[in-house]
Amino acid sequence: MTGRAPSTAVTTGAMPGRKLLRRLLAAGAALAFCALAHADDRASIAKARGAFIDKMVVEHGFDRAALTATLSSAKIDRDILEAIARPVERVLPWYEYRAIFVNDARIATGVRFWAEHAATIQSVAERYGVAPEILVAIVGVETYFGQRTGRYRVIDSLATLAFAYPPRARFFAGELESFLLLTREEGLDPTVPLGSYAGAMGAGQFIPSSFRTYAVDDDADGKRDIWKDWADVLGSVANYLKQSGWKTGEPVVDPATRSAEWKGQEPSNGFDLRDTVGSLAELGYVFTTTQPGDAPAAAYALEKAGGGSEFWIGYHNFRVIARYNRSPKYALAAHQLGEAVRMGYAAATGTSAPGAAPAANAPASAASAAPVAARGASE
Ligand SMILES: [Ca+2]
Repeated sequence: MTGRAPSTAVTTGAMPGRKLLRRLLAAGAALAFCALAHADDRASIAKARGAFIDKMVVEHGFDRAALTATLSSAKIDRDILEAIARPVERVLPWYEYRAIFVNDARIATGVRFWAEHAATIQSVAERYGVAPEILVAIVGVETYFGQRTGRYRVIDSLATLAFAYPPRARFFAGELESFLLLTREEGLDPTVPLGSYAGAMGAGQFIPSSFRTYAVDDDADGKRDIWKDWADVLGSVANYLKQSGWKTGEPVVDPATRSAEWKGQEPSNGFDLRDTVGSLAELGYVFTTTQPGDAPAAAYALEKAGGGSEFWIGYHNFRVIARYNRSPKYALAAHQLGEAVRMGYAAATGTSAPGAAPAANAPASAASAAPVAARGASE
């Protein structure tokens, strides 16, 4: 959920004190304008809601009266409009972003989480062929291991954004449609589920369309419960990554340096992976990998505290993680949190690297994990 919207901020200048009448007139005009705007809002919200109900009745056979009652009870929430229209949260440099997600407290919570759900994590990871540490990391980054899954009623968030937020009304009307379909399919009361202000639900923060497509009933109890049922939560995240193309046993990312002869352009930090391991080495990136020379790869430059950049080489699985959130900072934070938690869990249980990648890839995992742990410990 990384939508951007134009800032709605209004600048106000200092007002001279002498033109009292003009101020009063202006204030009156502003009030009248507000009242008009509100009436206008209400009319356009009612119109959008009416059109949406028509569609749900015609296309999906919803009962008009019942759906009208449900959607009339949905609150158009100004907090939600402010949250989504606010200029996106300050774009943090990598070293600040990383400190939020890869720190001692979150790593320790992750180690406890892994210990508590070890059997489920292992079972899901094996069946889907996805690295266990990345499953743990995704729920760790998204919701602090299920502790922060959102406080808004999903029906309120999605009705607000579908009917009262024109810039992304189309997208959110689609999510509201998916939400109503999935609550019908799952036998849920649509006025109950909670989520983020943008309608992302459960420990893995699935928006409704992702829920319908990727969520699984992993413990086969007849319900896809992505809030509290950890088999379903982890199975759903694993299924999402698998369907997004996760390649079992392949590395995610490796640290790199640049040689003095480095002569390329600065990395775009995108995900098209136009380069390969070989072409990046030719450009002057120095790194160790288990990937063959023709493997698709991209270089990433991310801000270091105190200036300069650290460099990383991301592979196919790095891009797969970014399907969750299209940002190299997100994918790298998830990878590093996962590695740190995996090593912490191994140390705590006296086992060696639980669920580690197959032997062929072990050196790469160890190589990329070591500096992470060192940095994590120093913070
Ligand atoms: Ca279930």
